[in-house]
Amino acid sequence: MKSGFVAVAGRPNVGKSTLVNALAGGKVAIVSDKPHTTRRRIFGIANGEDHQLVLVDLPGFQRPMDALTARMQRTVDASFEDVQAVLFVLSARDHIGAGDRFIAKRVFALGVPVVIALNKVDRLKGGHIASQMQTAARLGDFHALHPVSAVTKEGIPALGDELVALLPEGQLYFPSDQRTDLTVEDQIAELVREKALQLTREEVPHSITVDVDEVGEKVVRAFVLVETESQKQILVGKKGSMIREIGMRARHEIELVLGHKVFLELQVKVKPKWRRDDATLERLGL
Ligand SMILES: Nc1nc2c(ncn2[C@@H]2O[C@H](COP(=O)(O)OP(=O)(O)O)[C@@H](O)[C@H]2O)c(=O)[nH]1
Ligand SMILES: [Mg+2]
Repeated sequence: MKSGFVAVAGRPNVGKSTLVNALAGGKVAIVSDKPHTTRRRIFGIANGEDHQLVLVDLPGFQRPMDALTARMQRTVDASFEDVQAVLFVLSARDHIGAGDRFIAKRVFALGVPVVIALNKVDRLKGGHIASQMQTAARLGDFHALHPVSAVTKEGIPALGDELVALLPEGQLYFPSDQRTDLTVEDQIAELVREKALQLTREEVPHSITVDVDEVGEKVVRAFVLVETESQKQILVGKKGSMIREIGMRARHEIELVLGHKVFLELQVKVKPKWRRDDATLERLGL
């Protein structure tokens, strides 16, 4: 059987996590329209009868600003060692420019095959897609270039086959029914964070983290941590309306992960400067 690891690289917001979910055939990585949604390395595992393709979804490359982003960047650097190929994701909807070239410089220097996915081609005109493909092709000496849509799944099976073909003969790295390496607690924390990100704006999303306290048969209890009192007020909302909405949206998906119904208890807490606190980051697995 063919098995191995493929790192997923690309600018923030080009659709890396959505693509990993599409290739893995289910939700493993959370998605939002806010940059830097992905904070930690996540394996999205695409299992087939004759293959196990492990996609390594990563936070975007960035200049470290605090302890959190410094850790994120170290994770990114380390993750590019020991992969069989790189899936370099671009957005067909956006200008392909300096940000993409910055990443291209790093991925084409790794010495492994680079497969380019030109994502978000849904609803774009053929001529526009063709000219974006030409621009993409100039980024470096790529192995293959696939126009795809992670949302409509257009081109996804062909992209998956292309990546599997690059894997060596090997053994299973994970049980063949597993789609991610995240623990249940971490999956729950990510789902709550995703809903909170989707419902907030400006600086609030980056100040949110989720700490799962208890996963019981009937009750799941988690803390939503923010950095200031005013962020807390936003997340709680008028008479608790915001945190209730976050809970409602997250509960449904948490039940899919757990396989049974639960009562989700969320509490918003202020934890000043958690992003700068190494002990907190360590405990949260970031
Ligand atoms: N139209 C369209 N939007 C997409 C596609 N893939 C991702 N997106 C959207 O792009 C945004 C960023 O996606 P995400 O996967 O979080 O990007 P990442 O930061 O690269 O991981 C989200 O709003 C997605 O819904 C696609 O194929 N087509
Ligand atoms: Mg992401």
